[in-house]
Amino acid sequence: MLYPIRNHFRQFIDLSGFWEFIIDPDDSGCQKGWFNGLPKSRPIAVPASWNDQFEDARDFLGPAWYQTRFDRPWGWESQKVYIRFNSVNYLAEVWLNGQKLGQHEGGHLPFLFDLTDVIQSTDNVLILRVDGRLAHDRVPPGNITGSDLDFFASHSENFPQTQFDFFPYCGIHRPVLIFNQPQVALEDITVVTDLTGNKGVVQVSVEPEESNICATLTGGSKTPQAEGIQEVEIVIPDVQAWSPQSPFLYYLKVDLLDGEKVLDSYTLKTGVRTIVVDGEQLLLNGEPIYLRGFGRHEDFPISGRGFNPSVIIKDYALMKWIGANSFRTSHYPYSEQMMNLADELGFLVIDETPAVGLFFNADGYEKRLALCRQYTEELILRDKNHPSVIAWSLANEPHSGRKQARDFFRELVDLAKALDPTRPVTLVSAMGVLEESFEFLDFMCLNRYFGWYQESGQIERGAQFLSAECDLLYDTYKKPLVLTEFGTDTLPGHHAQPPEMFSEEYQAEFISRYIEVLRAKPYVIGEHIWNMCDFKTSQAVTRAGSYNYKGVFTRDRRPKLAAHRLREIWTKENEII
Ligand code: GCB
Repeated sequence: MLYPIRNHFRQFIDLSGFWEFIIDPDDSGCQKGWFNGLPKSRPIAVPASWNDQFEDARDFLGPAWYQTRFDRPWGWESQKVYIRFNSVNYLAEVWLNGQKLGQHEGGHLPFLFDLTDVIQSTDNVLILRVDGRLAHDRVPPGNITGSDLDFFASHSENFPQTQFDFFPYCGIHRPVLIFNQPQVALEDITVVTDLTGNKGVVQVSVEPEESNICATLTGGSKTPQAEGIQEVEIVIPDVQAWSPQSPFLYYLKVDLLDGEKVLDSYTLKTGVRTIVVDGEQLLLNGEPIYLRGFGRHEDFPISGRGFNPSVIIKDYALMKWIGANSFRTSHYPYSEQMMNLADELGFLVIDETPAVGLFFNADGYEKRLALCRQYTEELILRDKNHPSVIAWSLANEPHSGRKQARDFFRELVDLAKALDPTRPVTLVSAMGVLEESFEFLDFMCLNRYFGWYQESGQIERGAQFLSAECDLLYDTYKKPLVLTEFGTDTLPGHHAQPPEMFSEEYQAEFISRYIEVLRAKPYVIGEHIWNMCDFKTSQAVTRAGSYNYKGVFTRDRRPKLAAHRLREIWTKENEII
């Protein structure tokens, strides 16, 4: 899926700014015809979550309505025109000038509608109904009641009642763009890269089928080019491979041709690299890599889960400072801008779908499976061309203790492999859950909290449990393993000697001790701390101030003791990567 760009053939306008907004607590907006125009409403910032912008909306999950107006830019009269929503959480229904364009379920992934026949030259009224309510057959799920509760060990007493541990922020979370395309246009481009010795190979294929294309690669010492129908291969003699130490990006320009005439053109950045699981190792460009980094969240005061460019930059600066080389997009896909910067700054990303807190009982199973298939497709379509993406994660902490889970993931893994045969596929398993799908996944991801939720207060005992369980899993499945979460809630400024739970010392000791255990195991290919920063979650007795305090940075990005400890460990060892 191509991100809108500006060039000789294409333009876009960004509708970010202040829109009109109204909450609809009795869900009567449709009946009252609000899709034709909102009644008295108030201004709201877009993009941003609505929850922290108003006194009466914090725990309100929808439905709510948005409205904005725009004119068609000049020069688009004979062009195709689309609207692209980069992320709306959770269910969006969209109208333009009173006509329904369609709907999209699921946050964090882009969707678009064709406006060509609906757009007017002036005074277009765009209206959205956004519904973020939690339900057992939505993904991620929430508001679980009755017998469904048997499937869960935790998160049944929190408010709002989610089956996941982050605040269920709602709204238009990322920019909304209107863009044009020529009548005959490049609809999609797929780039696959390979390396042999110092030769790089870039395979480029496009949609629509049968297109005549010319692809040109610039950025290196030469400017190789290839012409063909729908699919071409470019060979780079002295390739500069992409890696965290040297995140070199080429510009790939694809022209759509009709004889000599160029009908459309699209330029994207691409890095040439390979990624494979080999025995107990993960190889980037044929060399073993070890992941150091974090599980994270898109989360900041007031803007909530809304796109916040300065926070993105700050987070990358802190990850560089601390010596991280990777992260996981826990527990949903991050913004496309975040992914572009990962390419540019050389971060390795485990890219996760929004499938967190899944369960597998019959009621709602088909709908959840259909949604997970949709998310997997949308994610791979969106992120397939990023060199930074080294693996797809299909879920976080599914309640896999049922035999249906295995069939569910078998289907998703097959789908992911069919869409992208080049990247490893994984999922992230919870403590106390037997994840049989590890059998057909490429590597194992585990979240473990021995010494926190269990063996509380006993770091050494926790470390022993961790060690034993990792060995057991490796002996069973013989696959490499990333510890994708480990950490402790830590109140900034709270100290204890000897270390005690919730103190900065406890967090620093816990993390150091876990890292020692992991480093002694040759099959462990990475350590991701939970979490990079403190973040907002639902209210619960285990979540003081409704925060998860496991950040090594505070929510406003100040380091705790553990951040300094990690920096000592992680910046000493650049030889590993
Ligand atoms: C987990 C979850 C994560 C939670 C974390 C915790 O295993 O994957 O979403 O925030 O534990 O802090 O309990």
